Amino acid sequence: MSSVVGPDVAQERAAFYERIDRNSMTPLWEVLSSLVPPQPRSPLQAALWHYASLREHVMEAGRLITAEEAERRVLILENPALRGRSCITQSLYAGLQLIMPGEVAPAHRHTQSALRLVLDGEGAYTAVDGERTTMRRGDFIITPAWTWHDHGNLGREPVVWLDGLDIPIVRFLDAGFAEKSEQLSQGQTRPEGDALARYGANMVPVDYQPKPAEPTRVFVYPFERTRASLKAIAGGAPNAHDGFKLRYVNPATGASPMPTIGAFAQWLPAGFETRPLRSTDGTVHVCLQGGAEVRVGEQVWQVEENDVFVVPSWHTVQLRAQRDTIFFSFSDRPVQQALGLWREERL
Ligand code: 1HN
Repeated sequence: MSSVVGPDVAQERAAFYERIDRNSMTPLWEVLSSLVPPQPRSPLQAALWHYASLREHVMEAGRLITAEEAERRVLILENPALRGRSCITQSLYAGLQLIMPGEVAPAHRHTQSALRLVLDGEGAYTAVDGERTTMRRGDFIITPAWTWHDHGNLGREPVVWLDGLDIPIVRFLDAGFAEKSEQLSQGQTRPEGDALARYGANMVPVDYQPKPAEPTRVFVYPFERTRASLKAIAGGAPNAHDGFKLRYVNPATGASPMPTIGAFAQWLPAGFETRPLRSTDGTVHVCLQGGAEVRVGEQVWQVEENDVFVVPSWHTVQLRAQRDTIFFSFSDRPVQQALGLWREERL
């Protein structure tokens, strides 16, 4: 077989690459194996944030800027390997939000979907499309794409929660829109508990026909209910890889509450150790109760209440509960499943 290039192949190739570079072209064969890796090689780092220092920093932000001035007083949790990109995984954003007594975070809406996981303090509310819900620790609250939302604190304590948004997904698709309301806080068009009564009690309004990708009308999943379910099933035998793990759903369809973000709650009895597991959805975890030793790849962490950690795609995770422990977690799993991409390996 005769070669198309001369004896000094490397030099000729380099010169060729330079020539085509001027025309914004580049050879596939130099990058093929990294474009199509044999298995995911996430550039992300596994990372842990202890709540004690998160709280200290967010309280300091509370002295420097008001919620109204900031629009949202949030400290972003950036993946250490992707600083400056406002993301915790390739597809998800996470941040810690603080609202002080008497403050409001003004009403707006955007095409990005959001979840809140309440961590600390009492007396705040979130309003979603005209209905308020009181935020209690461990509550999982969603503001689906393009729903009006604002927050307020009617109590006497600072209130802190974790925000999770699909910002990187919407950015990737160049599909971001946002709008500020003329009202600081939305008028209440329905009493508190209305959505949960209509859509969250194993019934739906008689004429309700949800479309497949429509987010759930239930926008709060009270921790009290989640914990009661976990406790009730924890009498049986735990799954070797999951302990007792449930996923949050749109009760009308069984799909995830929002099309881009899946969320989960997991109970591990004291002393239980999960078998190693890896999956393609990089996942953010929050310890809501108890404490555990967490292994991600070669790293070992001690995780306590309200600590946040991220497990990148295809990194092996193993959890050893030292007390009865509850983890909340969220990821882009519904996106990967809709595209036929999601995989897991139970070792
Ligand atoms: C947002 O609307 C909230 O409503 C929190 O609390 C964080 C980050 C980026 C864009 C919008 C909220 C956000 C956000």
